Amino acid sequence: MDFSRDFDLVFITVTTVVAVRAYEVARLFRERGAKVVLGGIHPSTLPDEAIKHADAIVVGEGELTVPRLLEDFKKGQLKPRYDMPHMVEQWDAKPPRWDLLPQGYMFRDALTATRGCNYRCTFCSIHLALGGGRYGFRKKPPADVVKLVEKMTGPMVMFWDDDLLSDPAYTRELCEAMKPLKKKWMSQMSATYIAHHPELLKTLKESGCSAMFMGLESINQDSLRSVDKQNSAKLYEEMIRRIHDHGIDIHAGFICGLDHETVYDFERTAEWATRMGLAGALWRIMTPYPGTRQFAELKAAGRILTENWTSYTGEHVVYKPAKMTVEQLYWGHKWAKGQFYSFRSIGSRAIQRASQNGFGELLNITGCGLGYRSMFRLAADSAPVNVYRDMKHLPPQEEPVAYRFPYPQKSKFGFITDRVDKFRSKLQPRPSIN
Ligand code: B12
Ligand code: SF4
Repeated sequence: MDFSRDFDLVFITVTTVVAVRAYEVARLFRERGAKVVLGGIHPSTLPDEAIKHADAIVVGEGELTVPRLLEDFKKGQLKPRYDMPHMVEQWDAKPPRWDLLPQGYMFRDALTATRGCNYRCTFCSIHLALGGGRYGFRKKPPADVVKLVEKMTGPMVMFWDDDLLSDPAYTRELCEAMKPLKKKWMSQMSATYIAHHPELLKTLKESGCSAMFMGLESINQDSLRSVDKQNSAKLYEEMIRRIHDHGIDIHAGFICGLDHETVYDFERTAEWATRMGLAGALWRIMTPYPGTRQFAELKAAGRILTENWTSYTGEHVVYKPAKMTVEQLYWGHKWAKGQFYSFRSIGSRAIQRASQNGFGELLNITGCGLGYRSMFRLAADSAPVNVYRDMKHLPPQEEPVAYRFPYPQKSKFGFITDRVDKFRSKLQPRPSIN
């Protein structure tokens, strides 16, 4: 980022994991005389923290608030805090400036057709932070969505909706409207609905849906129940088969370390995900984001280990797990992820899907697997296995800090990524925060 340029007004979106860095960036711009406005999920959750680092903050969705803020700014009367008057019913009236994103940016052609979802998982902050509990489900008329999609130039459209299946009648209409565009698209969708209404799959496929991202979270029903996730682990296998029968890929989200999980769940889940032929999966350590019910409960129980937001990545343990040690969770998660992205698992999933859906899937699943593998920089085949198998392997954790271990071993080609990182950090020296 170029800190040598002068700006009148700087807008920064802040999620929890980047909060510390965002505050640092805000400071650097303010030192150069700019007014800095912070918005997004983190300032909406913790306004009192965020305001210490900015000239103004925006709480909640921005569409209705920003015009007011700009008027005040022009008059030299910027207020410290702007709250949204009510939930936004219309967004992207003007097409977003996708062209400002650099070439090669992942999912450049991205939009949302709907906002909100019908569920209230305890680990999710959206409905509380962005809507103050009033985060209702809203949808854009399909014709308006089509107008936006027509402006996109890439081959794949990404719908970043919280759950594109919250109103199935709407999803059907949207699919019909998308069909003539002949674009491939993917979105986040809830497993619950598809499990009970598989007939929608044909419509989704015909409209160009090539993949779904689903937060399966766990294959342990007690764990799902403990976070108010409405999914049924029992239905997962049947549902996944049906989705694959229609030639649609599944990218799943798994949360490691939910309160009912033990060290044995890592292996069970990694084996299951391989057997199911998933195209990809995000493996995250449970992270209680501020503003969630989960955070409040763990905090009350004295189980939060750190409130250094930089550790809230999903790759670190920031709370005391219930049925394993911090180390077991940390390494068990790495191990499960490593297993799923091992060449063996990628190969097995690719062959399995090719036998179901044809040769194209061999290339598709292998490509996805290798892509994720390099993204996560996995030394997949060499992560330590015994750490979770032998529960007595490590002493119980007592030190109240987040764990940040380096990977134990690097792959043979690790030196290349190290050099690239070193070179990059030379180009962009990061000023320290104090
Ligand atoms: C898309 C997305 C991603 C994409 C981002 C893609 C991209 N290149 O943009 C990817 C997959 C990379 C991603 C990664 C992660 N994500 Co994410 N992601 C989302 C998702 C689904 C949609 C965000 C979005 O673009 N919404 C559409 C825009 C228009 O809405 P918005 O960002 O909220 O902005 C509105 C307001 O907040 C406000 N606003 C926002 N910024 C600003 C700034 C100013 C100045 C103003 C005035 C207003 C304003 O106005 C906007 C319009 O109303 C949200 C869920 C959600 N519904 O928010 C999760 C979400 C943001 N992600 C989340 C998480 C946890 C992550 C990861 C940490 C996951 C992980 N473990 O790796 C990483 C961290 C990434 C990071 N650096 O922050 C959490 C964040 C929780 C938190 N407290 O921080 C969310 C809320 C999901 C959840 N269920 O809790 N994510
Ligand atoms: S289904 Fe997804 S978006 Fe909805 S509450 Fe649960 S995690 Fe949040």
